[in-house]
Amino acid sequence: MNRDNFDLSVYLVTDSTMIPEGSTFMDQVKKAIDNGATCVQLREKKIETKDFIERARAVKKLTDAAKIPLIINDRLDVALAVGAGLHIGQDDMDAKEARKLLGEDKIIGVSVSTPEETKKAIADGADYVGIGLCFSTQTKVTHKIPCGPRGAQRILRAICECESDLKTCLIGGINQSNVSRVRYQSGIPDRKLDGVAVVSCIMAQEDAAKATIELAGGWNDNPAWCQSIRRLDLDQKALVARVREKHPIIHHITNNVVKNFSANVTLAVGGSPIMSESSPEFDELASFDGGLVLNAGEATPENFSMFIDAARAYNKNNKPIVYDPVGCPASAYRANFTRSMLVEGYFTVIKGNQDEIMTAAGMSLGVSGGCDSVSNAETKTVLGIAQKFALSTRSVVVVTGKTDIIADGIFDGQTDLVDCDVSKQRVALIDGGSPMMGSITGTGCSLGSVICSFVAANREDPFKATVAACRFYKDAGSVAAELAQHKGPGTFQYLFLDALYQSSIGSDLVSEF
Ligand code: 3NM
Ligand code: MG
Repeated sequence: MNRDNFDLSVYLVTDSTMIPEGSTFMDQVKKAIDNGATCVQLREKKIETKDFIERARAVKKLTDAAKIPLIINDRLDVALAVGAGLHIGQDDMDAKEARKLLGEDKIIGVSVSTPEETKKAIADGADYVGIGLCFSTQTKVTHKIPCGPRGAQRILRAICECESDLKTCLIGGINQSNVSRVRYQSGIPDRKLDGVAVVSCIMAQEDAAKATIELAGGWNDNPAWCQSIRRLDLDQKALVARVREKHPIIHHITNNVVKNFSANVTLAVGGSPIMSESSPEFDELASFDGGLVLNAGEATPENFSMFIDAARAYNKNNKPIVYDPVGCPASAYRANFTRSMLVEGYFTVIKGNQDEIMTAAGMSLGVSGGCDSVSNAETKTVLGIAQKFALSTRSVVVVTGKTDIIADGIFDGQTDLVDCDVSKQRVALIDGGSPMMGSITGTGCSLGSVICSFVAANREDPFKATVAACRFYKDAGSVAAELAQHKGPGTFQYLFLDALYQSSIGSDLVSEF
């Protein structure tokens, strides 16, 4: 173990103020080291220098025996006294200064939140950066806005730009329940995160040994949703038929305008709709064979935590979520809501119109108002954005429009993007449908229900299932529009439901109306 060769994957940062009753600080640290911690940082904010050094010596005995690094937070004097590495924040001593004083053989880490801070850390001779804040945390008072797992990506890009081998870990609110998602969503094609730094999910746990084993397991194992992913060799007909066979339960959290229509559309394609906005039952609902349509159309400050509870329940139970960032370009509130949702949850599919996807992908469009797509970038440009967004979220991204644009970010169930052949990223363009589909409300939102039904019934291959759903939906739209052409939206609406139903049972809608 030296500056070029240390393991940050399970990085314990200590805190002596949260030790559970019946245990001691040293007990907790020892249990972590004995059960998979690969690096330890001693972080003491309220302790006399003498006690700090004494404690550092005691911990160093354990880390030396386990052949893992000990890093001291902030206090160069303590690091020097015990011969440990040093971790510095943006308000502490410069890494360059620290390097001079600490020498060439000690590990130095720096807390960063921006590419600029990262580039400075590289120039200053740091060995790793701790990237924060991943999720909100009670452990430290901070004004940083959570960046989510994907927040690591721009830091990793900056490191690649510098052609540096700086190591990285994410910190903040990471625990056993989200660690595999952190690994899955943090990497870029050229580089992956080296690990996670955690405080409370080990230090505050009654069983610190079990907590460490579970955290290390979560980091090292494939996320559950990766394990079942494979390419399905089924044609359109078979993908459609599986929905009726499996009859997935599709839980909707959606806006009032489309609830009835979405439920009917779900039934028409062979799924089983349920509407619930009651957090206490989400875990049970998520245990059924099915999926969740999470539609942000009626997001409010009051129901934000309900949305998060739903995302967590479906992520935890490894069931698909189709997230629809309805109208997110319309206001800063909506744009921020979707940004927060992307921090808090993993979505199998993210579906929206061009403006919604561009906004969700972090591109500022200005306020375009309403829920109807207005911007008109070229298909090639939008496809490029969808592909990048899919790689970044590791979701299937659907941009709806005259041509639906679909990009895969899941690949063949690979955990790390560095192990995926991104040149083989699957994409699909689907034409068809009818302008009539835009004449009734709910056709956009209900596509989410159809995608969710298809993905839940064809769980192995979310990309292929999504493409099949979009194809199926557009075809039903054109059949219904053809038959309704001398009538209007009212006729179109019932013909559309009929067309969805008839093609789902494998027959044709005939013009007997
Ligand atoms: N540094 P927990 S967040 C020590 O953002 C620390 O730089 C952070 O604690 C940063 O794992 C944090 O209990 C606390 O959420 C992390
Ligand atoms: Mg500090």
